[in-house]
Amino acid sequence: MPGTDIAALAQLLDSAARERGEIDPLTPQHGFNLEQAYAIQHASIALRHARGEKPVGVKLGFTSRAKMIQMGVDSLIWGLLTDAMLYEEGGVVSLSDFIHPRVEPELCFLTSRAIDRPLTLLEAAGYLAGVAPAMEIIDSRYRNFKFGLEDVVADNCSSAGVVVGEFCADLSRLNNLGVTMRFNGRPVALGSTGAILGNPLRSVVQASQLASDCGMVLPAGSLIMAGAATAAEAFKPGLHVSVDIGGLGRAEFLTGG
Ligand code: OOG
Ligand code: MG
Repeated sequence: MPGTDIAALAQLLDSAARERGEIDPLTPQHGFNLEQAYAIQHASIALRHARGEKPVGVKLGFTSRAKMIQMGVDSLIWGLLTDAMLYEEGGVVSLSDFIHPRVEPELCFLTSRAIDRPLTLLEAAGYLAGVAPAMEIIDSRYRNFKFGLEDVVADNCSSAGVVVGEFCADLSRLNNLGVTMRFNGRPVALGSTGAILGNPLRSVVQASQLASDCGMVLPAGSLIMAGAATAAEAFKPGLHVSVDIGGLGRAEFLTGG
């Protein structure tokens, strides 16, 4: 819609995240399109940068069927990560930072060179320093975690936190590793890295395409969160949350009040 107030909507989403207060989806009232949704996302991240948060990379969303089905959205989307979203691996994640957080098992790539053009699958590994078992904490700013495509994009694709394990330089054979996420030792999500676009390296290809489409360069040292391999799980205080990814190892955190 012409006249969509990108800055005001970005402010609304930014305040919801800071004040941990859920809001109604914006599109029923404001009716913006996907391009405007990304403009709102970028404007809301610019507010974070203005407060001193530093860009650390990007996240992809809806790269697996399990996630598309869980949330009822079937387009690949992407969001921007800042250093304030990094939670220490093995540390405590406090529920008071969020509205209604969920956790999902992912892989995280670390870039070794700037990505300034669309890459092919064969080129992707040459731009990476490694891959780590990881989890994303998502926390939609929308009531009851319900949204459509444009709303979730405007809300930086529900991004709220990332927990990244140890990086491993071996990028071969990522396409069929077992994924187990556990709460206090009990499996809550089981899957395979193959669920992520058939091969999680394709998320790097997608990120390179999306970044170059909007004239963005991903500097060396950027994180690329590949998207969840399984549906996300809501969590409460008092949990030990872990993900094991066959051959790559484990990432974990504790939840506090
Ligand atoms: C949107 C974000 C999706 C993923 O890994 O697929 C996502 C959401 O589910 O709220 O991060
Ligand atoms: Mg995710």
